[in-house]
Amino acid sequence: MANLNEFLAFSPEVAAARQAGLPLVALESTVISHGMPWPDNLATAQTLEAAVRDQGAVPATIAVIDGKVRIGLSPGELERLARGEEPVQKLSRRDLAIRLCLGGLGATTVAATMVAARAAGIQVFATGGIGGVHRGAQQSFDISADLSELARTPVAVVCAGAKSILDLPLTLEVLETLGVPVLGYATARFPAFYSRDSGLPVDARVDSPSAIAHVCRTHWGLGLQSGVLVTHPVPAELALDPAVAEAAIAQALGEALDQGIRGKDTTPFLLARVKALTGGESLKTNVALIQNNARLAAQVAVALAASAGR
Ligand code: PSU
Ligand code: MN
Repeated sequence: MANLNEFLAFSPEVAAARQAGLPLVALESTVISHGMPWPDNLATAQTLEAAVRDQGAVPATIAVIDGKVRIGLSPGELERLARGEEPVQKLSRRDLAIRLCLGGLGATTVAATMVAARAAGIQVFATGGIGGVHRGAQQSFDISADLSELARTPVAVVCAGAKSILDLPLTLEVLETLGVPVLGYATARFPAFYSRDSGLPVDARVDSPSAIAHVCRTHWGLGLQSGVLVTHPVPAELALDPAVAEAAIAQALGEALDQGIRGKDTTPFLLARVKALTGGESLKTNVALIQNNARLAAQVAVALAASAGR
């Protein structure tokens, strides 16, 4: 029977880093293919990788390409995903086997990237925002598979919280139920992606990458096989006015309902509409916060590597 490791294909840079035991940081690809417009998406993907390297770690952008789970992409592969000239499927956990069998291009969400990162032995992953419990989930049952993945896969996910296209209080309730620690980096409040403060508390404030690494090592050392969510607020000078973000989100949610958008199309639809309705400012915010997260994730990966074996 097939096993995931047989499907992994490492880039030369990632293979060398694994050999040398260097710290690695996983990066997702759905944010490139479905989260940002061309050509900003390619530029962002490249600067994320550079931000990780700057901090002394090695980036591993993850995607499914032509029947392989690629751990680390060549510049040409990154461009193929970003250009979107060929269809690019959005892959969560349930889509991995299908795409590996059928071929073509698949961009991994937070959930699928965690699956692949764990198989590749990568403990730290940087993204922008995670999926969560959608507003109206009481009726729609729309709860992102990112949450159940966080419950079962021991990878630290560095994000800027979650966009308030989601129901943030319910998202935090579900993370509590699933046993996922939620840390705030230099903050006691859960960030709301475009803004620094959702008004909701995190489980603990931590003030250094080594403190984050310490909690992760201890959590996993206790045998608690879940992810750890590390939240990192957007830099203050780049945050969006919460009223502007909320107005765009309310309109986007209304349009999604009117147009009968459902399932895996919901999040990309809402992201695209919010972006269009807030104009270029939200894209600037988005790019800045992901870069910020990549930098912190690299610092955590370095701290984890330094403490390995202790
Ligand atoms: N939220 C964002 N930006 C994103 C996503 C979510 O602010 O790019 C993407 C991520 O890849 C995330 C996925 O894992 O959407 C969640 O999709 P869904 O809600 O269908 O589970
Ligand atoms: Mn969903």
